Amino acid sequence: MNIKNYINGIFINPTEGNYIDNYNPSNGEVYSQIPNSTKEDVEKAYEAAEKAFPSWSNTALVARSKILFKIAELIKGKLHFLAEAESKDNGKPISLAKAIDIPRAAANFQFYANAITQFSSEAHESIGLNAMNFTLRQPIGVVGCISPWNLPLYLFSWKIAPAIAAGNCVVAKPSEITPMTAFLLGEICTEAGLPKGVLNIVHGLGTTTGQAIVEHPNIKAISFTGGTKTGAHIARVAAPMFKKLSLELGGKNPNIIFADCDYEKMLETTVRSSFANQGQICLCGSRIFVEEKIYDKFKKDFIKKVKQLKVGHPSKPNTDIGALVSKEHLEKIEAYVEIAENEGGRILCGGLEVTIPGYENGYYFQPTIIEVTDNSCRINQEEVFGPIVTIMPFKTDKEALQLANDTKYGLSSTLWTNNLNRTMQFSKQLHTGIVWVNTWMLRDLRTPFGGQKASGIGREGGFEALRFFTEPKNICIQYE
Ligand code: TXE
Repeated sequence: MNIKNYINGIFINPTEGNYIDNYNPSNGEVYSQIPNSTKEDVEKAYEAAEKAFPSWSNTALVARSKILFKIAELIKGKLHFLAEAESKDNGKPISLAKAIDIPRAAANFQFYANAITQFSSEAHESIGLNAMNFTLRQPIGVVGCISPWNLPLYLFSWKIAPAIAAGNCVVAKPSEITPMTAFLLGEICTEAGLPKGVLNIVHGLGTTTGQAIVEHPNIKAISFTGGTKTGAHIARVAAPMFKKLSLELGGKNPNIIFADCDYEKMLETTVRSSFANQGQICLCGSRIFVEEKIYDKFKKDFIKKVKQLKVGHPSKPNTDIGALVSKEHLEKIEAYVEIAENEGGRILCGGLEVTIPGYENGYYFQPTIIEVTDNSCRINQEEVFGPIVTIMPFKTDKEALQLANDTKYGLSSTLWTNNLNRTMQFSKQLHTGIVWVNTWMLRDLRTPFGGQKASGIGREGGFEALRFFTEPKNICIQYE
């Protein structure tokens, strides 16, 4: 099946007619082809978006909102179909796609359908100067949205929904590794009555198609989620053009466990925060620090639970861990196990590729726990983004905080304790954009989402995304 670009409301082939293979991670087979779009295709998408902008940006909020609600409704109606497509394209368990990915994609559109009707701006009366200021928050124009492969439709829609809700027109590119649900979204948008050109989806490689979006002189803002290295490159390209940038990048998130926590809840959640989506979530807690008092008990219980996780074909209902997204990614994970071992890490469980009968060429890997003694080792400093976590003991609060912050990343952290003072001290002193206390990945879409340090700049979510996708303009009127 050939995926096509969605430009100006219709599906079209790439100008030069070149395609890239799209693999099914569960069996390693090519099952579709995607356009290898060029600069010309991005230009076509831009022109369609630019043409649609005057009318879309002047469309009444309730009318925009109604279309977004309709998109959400159609996604919900196609839950099974979209979840199957996502699972096949990405390798994630179908149960996860059904429970998280697709419902969240619908929720993104639903949330911004509501939010845009509540979004308002400020007024400042300059008393004594006979002047009144008010702020217009105007849509930017044509914006670029570039998303990764780990949560394909979930993150694609997380950018598109606020962008179009705010009145922009979009040139979007999903990851070339997981293009399928973005392709299917085109049809849904047409069915929902989204005017042509408001959303244009161009498929292709990051270094060509993605680069063309970032380099385009009239695409004025870029919202990107992906690797830190790519984010730094995009920032370099975009800076001389003074583009607005939102960068959601990698993480090396600490999971700090104190003896006074609710142990059973912590244990169960830690299995999830370590290995959900094969550990391919930027929010996964990949560095686990455990208070010395309970370290041995935790180690024993954690290993036992992790060994029970079932690695299997993504379509099987009892699969906990599906396939990794690509062969290259599997090789990266394997290389990190070797690096960790060479640096003195002790593999407590996992560490090996898994062969699933009937799917021998799929990309499966055991959930892996590595015990380390030094936070400066590469496995604790570099983003692996797979089913590998490390564990390490600590003695004091001070030491735990120092270990947690000792990383170039700053996306999220998880803290397990029932001590209120400790909760407040850590919440204030952790250098991360998000701190979860006694929970993990509990998401309220109104909250600011994003990282500090090498985890990115800017925040998504709630009104933060609407602020990003609008340009504030101050109007100052003096009166007699
Ligand atoms: O991401 P890339 P990759 C991390 C994770 C992973 C590593 C590399 O550690 O192992 O990044 O993954 C597009 N101009 N994360 O290589 O390349 C690309 O086509 C414009 C964390 O898959 O950053 C895709 O659409 N766009 C992350 C998107 O960027 C470019 C999730 C992300 O791809 C481009 C995924 C360019 N020059 C990986 N080069 C998270 N934070 O959740 C690539 N792209």
